[in-house]
Amino acid sequence: MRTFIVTCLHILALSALPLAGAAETERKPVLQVKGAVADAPISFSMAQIQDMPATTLTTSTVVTDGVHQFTGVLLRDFLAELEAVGDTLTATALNDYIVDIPLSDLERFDVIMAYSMDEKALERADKGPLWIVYPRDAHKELQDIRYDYLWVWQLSELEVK
Ligand SMILES: Nc1nc2c(c(=O)[nH]1)N[C@H]1C(S)=C(S)[C@@H](COP(=O)(O)O)O[C@H]1N2
Ligand SMILES: [Mo]
Repeated sequence: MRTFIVTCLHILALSALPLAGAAETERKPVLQVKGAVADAPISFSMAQIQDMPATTLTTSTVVTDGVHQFTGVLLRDFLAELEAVGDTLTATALNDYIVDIPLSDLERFDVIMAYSMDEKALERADKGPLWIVYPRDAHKELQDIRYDYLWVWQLSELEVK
């Protein structure tokens, strides 16, 4: 009987592992927000970001073939929620890529911080876990190198200035 119970507990523990692993990943901090926002610095987990109202955007990109459907949060709404004030959003990536995005871009265009492409989570090895996506196909002026380099992939930090 004792062996039986121990075996059962073992099976339970083993079967719970993959789930616990996934949930833990969702709760790990993935994004730091600094600068001119209320309560800075704030860190967000993927679970927190995915709990926010989602926006879907369909566009081509310069680094993928064809048109893709991206899901994420509207950067304009995300920053408004954090009471951001300033002119510039400095975005930093895991590979230390760093670029300034004018906050006016976010007012003029529905730019999103995407966490999935074609309903699949963006992987770290492929532009994830967060990718700044502009509505490129909807606006002729966004089809330009000056905007392409603002599509920060592997986004890890935002600073409002
Ligand atoms: N994290 C990260 N995002 C980035 C870059 C980068 O090096 N790292 N390069 C930028 C530039 S210069 C361009 S043109 C586009 C496409 O870059 P890629 O062709 O190197 O993917 O992504 C932008 N986002
Ligand atoms: Mo580029």
